[in-house]
Amino acid sequence: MTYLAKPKLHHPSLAKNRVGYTRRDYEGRISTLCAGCGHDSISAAIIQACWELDIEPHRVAKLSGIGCSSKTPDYFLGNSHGFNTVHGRMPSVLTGAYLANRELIYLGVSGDGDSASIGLGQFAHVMRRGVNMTYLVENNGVYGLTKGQFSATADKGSKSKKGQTNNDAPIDLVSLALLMGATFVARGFSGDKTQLVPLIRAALAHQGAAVIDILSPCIAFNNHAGSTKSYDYVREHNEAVNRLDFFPQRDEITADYGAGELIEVRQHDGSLVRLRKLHADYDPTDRIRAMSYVQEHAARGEVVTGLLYVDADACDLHEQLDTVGQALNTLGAAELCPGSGALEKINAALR
Ligand SMILES: Cc1ncc(C[n+]2csc(CCOP(=O)(O)OP(=O)(O)O)c2C)c(N)n1
Ligand code: SF4
Ligand SMILES: [Mg+2]
Repeated sequence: MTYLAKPKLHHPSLAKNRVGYTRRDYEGRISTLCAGCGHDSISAAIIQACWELDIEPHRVAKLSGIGCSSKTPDYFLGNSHGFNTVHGRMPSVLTGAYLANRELIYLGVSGDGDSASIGLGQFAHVMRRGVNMTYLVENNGVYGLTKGQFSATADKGSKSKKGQTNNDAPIDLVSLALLMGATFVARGFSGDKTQLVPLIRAALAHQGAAVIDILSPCIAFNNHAGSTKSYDYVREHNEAVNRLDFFPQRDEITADYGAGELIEVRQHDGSLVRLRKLHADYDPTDRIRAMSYVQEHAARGEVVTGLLYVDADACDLHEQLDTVGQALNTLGAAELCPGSGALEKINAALR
């Protein structure tokens, strides 16, 4: 954790977005991660996406677990709400916060150790519950913070910096999220911001459980020849299924792609995800196909990136539970304690 604040001076000519903020207003403290760490590129992509979406920083709640990745919320959105939880327990704290206050935009930031090792159970349950959030896994295949042990996403046969071979089967968080019912599933690469920023924007607009598994090389412990999560390996084996454009509801939609190359998915809030198909047979609205597509390509040693699945009609946890439409802290005493008559009615309904 760093306590170095950035200078508050802004150049007067910095561009402002529609809500009057410059890009600098979405930054956080100075990063203490290793220079070149993929996680810092992801922080920059989050800053860019939130600025472009005109999100007011105080409307965002960013939550994380423990790890180099989970430290990063300190380095972006310095004016947002933040909660650094226990290792692997971010999903349950995020779920609780979301149930109490549905009016904030929830951003969960985690690592592969945090989500696929100690936090695997929490990861699975938060996906199947449809919590309205954007869940980013900064996936480097190692426990970076504790000096580079293999995490559960490390590929079988991959080598550690010291030459040890990983003999365990990997957990693919994209496949797991698809299986568990997440309604927006994507994979990105920290070294490809052109793809990553629109993915984060679309995930933030999605009204359900959105997850992006982002390959994010650890230059200290996992960026060598035997690694399958290094910059070189991912660049050589990256198989993008689509190129994405994201339009918030208010933007004018222009058609600049040829017919047959395009899929448009209108999300619940009216925003439009426009996918330029690179692979003619790829349909991001077919969950079963997405599962087999990811596996088929993994068997060939290819890492599939892009928007793999989206359910534009996702129903989130509050809808499923039919909860009150406001944040609990805005309710008055009468609504929070409706009296013995109301309690009697509930009890009678259960008899
Ligand atoms: C309950 C608990 N167990 C173990 C640890 C030690 N620990 C801290 S971070 C970490 C792994 C982090 O790995 P990952 O989530 O992949 O983050 P990275 O540092 O690679 O970004 C571990 C095992 C801890 N802090 N708390
Ligand atoms: S140890 Fe690895 S994950 Fe941690 S800051 Fe350094 S490069 Fe990033
Ligand atoms: Mg890691």
